Amino acid sequence: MKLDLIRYQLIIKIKMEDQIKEAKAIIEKTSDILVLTGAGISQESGIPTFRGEDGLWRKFRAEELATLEAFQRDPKLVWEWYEWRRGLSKEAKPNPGHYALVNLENGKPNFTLITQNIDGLHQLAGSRNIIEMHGNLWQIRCASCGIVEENHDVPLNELPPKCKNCGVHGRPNVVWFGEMIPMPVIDNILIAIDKCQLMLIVGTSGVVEPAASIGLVAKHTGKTVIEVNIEPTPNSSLYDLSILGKSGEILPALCSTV
Ligand code: BV8
Ligand code: ZN
Repeated sequence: MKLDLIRYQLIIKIKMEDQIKEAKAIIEKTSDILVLTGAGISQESGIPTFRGEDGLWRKFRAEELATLEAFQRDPKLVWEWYEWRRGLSKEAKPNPGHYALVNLENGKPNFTLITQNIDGLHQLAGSRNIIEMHGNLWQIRCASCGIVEENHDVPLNELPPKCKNCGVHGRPNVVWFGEMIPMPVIDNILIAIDKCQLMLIVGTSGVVEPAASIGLVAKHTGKTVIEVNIEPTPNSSLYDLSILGKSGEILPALCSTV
């Protein structure tokens, strides 16, 4: 039994090394690259993912709190959740996966990073051409006059925070479930898919739409798509390569000699 396990682990390791070699060769000869990241890339920075076993806050799941209805019903509870996440993100540092993407961006003439994450770690690592498709944890949008304020206070001096302009309470400047992704963001995503030759999809469960369809649109329009995740996702079999491993280990191996 033990021997079988060792043999199985060896086969997986050899498969992963072959996949990394194949993916590196593709990356090296490609000039236009698009990357999509999800919560998994921040997991090694200590930020819990949404759907992993550490994805609960008190007894709530993200889908129960990240909605306009939850906010209207209990703005203070929703803000306490975001306050908790702001605290985690403030402590978090970018990990080798974030820095590998900065290295990739520095080595390629055309590079776009779409992130579903709102933690700001890609910016902190030095990524430049970023599309934050679900917003940003460090911005507060006024529910009335709509102004957006950059605010990194942890803790916030009051919950919910008040708009400096009109005094109405603000909301996190993020896209909640049931809310549309702003059209200019969708336009930029479609342009980035059209322009790229290769797409990397890193650390996302491929559950939330429309983010989950970005890789499928890329595949459908003839792009090469490589996934990096610690486990298979619903779309893994549709991609050209699905490399099983931690992004903090795989991405530096893929992007080292760019
Ligand atoms: C919309 C911001 C129009 C807030 C978030 C079909 C079409 C369109 C919409 C829908 C549709 N079907 C259903 C919908 C509605 C909904 C939806 O998708 N629901 C899901 C639950 C089924 N979508 C919407 O409402 C979107 N709006 O489309 O408007 C509309 C409106 C109403 C009805 C119809 C249409 C808006 C969605 C945006 C929601 N906001 N975040 C906040 O953060 O507080 S979503 C949130 O979860 C994240 O931003 C992220 O995008 C998303 C998914 O999370 P992941 O990043 O994938 O993280 P997860 O934990 O799931 O997975 C982590 C992965 O990492 C795992 O695979 C794990 O294996 C891996 N991993 C872990 N560690 C590592 C690792 N990988 C590598 N290395 C590691 N170390
Ligand atoms: Zn206001």
